[in-house]
Amino acid sequence: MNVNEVANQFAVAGKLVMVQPAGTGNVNDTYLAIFRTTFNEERFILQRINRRVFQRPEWVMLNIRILTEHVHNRLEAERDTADRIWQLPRIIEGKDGRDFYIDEQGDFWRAMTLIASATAHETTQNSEHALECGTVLGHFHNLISDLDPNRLHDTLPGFHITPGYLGKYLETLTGSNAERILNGSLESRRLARFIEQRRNLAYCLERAKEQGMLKTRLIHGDPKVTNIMIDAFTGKGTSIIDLDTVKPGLIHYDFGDALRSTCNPAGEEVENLNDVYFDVDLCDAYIKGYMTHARLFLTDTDRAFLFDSIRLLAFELGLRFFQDYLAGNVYFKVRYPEQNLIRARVQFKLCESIEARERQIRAVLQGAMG
Ligand code: GN1
Ligand code: MG
Repeated sequence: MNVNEVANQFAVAGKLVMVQPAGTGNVNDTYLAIFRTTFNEERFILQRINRRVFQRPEWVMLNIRILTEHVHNRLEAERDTADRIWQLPRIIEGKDGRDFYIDEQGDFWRAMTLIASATAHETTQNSEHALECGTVLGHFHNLISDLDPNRLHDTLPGFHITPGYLGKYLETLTGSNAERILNGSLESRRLARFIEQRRNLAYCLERAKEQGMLKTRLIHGDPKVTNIMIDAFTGKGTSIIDLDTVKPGLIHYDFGDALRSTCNPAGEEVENLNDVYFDVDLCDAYIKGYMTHARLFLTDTDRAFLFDSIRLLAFELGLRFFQDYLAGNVYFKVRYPEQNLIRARVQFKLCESIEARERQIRAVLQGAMG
């Protein structure tokens, strides 16, 4: 079944005009679908959920259903006092009334409304942009802070549990593919050494969780800069998208992931490592935006682990990319074999830059908390 036929399975008025690939996701396949009636046009996002990554796609959709109903209710209730129209995509049902469509291959497809007249930039444009990204995540965390995490499934067991990624990496190292790559590549050996030197880092958040210092809450899971929609007319943040990984976790995963992404102006795919650094001014702006909403729910202990989370999430993503490279690129989509190696180098360079700027970053955090 081709993607046009799939688009026709959803409850949208009019006739299909076009389906085209959209977005730059590393996991799912994303398309933009356009339908027209005699008097208007409807555009929506059509996605094939990656079943290798999400073993239970129906749980992903159930989570999104619960989440979006909760958030839409709150947005309705707060509409008159809000400083803008906040948005969140909603599910477009299939013609059979279900939240997804399963094709002959057993692949899961879903349709979500498009946040129109808004842009998800590939990289951070300036401090105002960073501030808006922080505002959107803080607002989102606030919106989900009263949704019981137990109502949502764990759709991706082990997601952001760094010790688990480390274990998987160490296991991959013993395989023949990894051995062959490491023997033949100086750069890969350098990255392996980088990880080796930072093994203890992997435990910082999970240990705090075990000791009861950090609590499991609902998280977005993937608040990178590309998942923040900026209103084309006002320049303000309007929505966070990509709701696949909304599930129970530590909000530090979100915070760290957002900052490792937003404060790296070069983006995730650059070859020249000289371009990669952690921009403290962008960090300052992001945290200012985040704190306008996060003041309401961040505890003192939460605050104590914010720096660690930034450093950890850069390290973790590098580790995930590198492990996947050594395993033969089975998790993240690649256009060429070295792509996960390129991605890993960027995150490790970023991690080094975060380490080098630790004092400044802590000062920024301190300033924003005071
Ligand atoms: C993946 O598919 P995408 O681009 O939304 C990954 C995130 C990474 C991100 C890095 C489910 O997200 O964890 O941070 O790539 N998502 C999953 O770009 O593994
Ligand atoms: Mg994602």
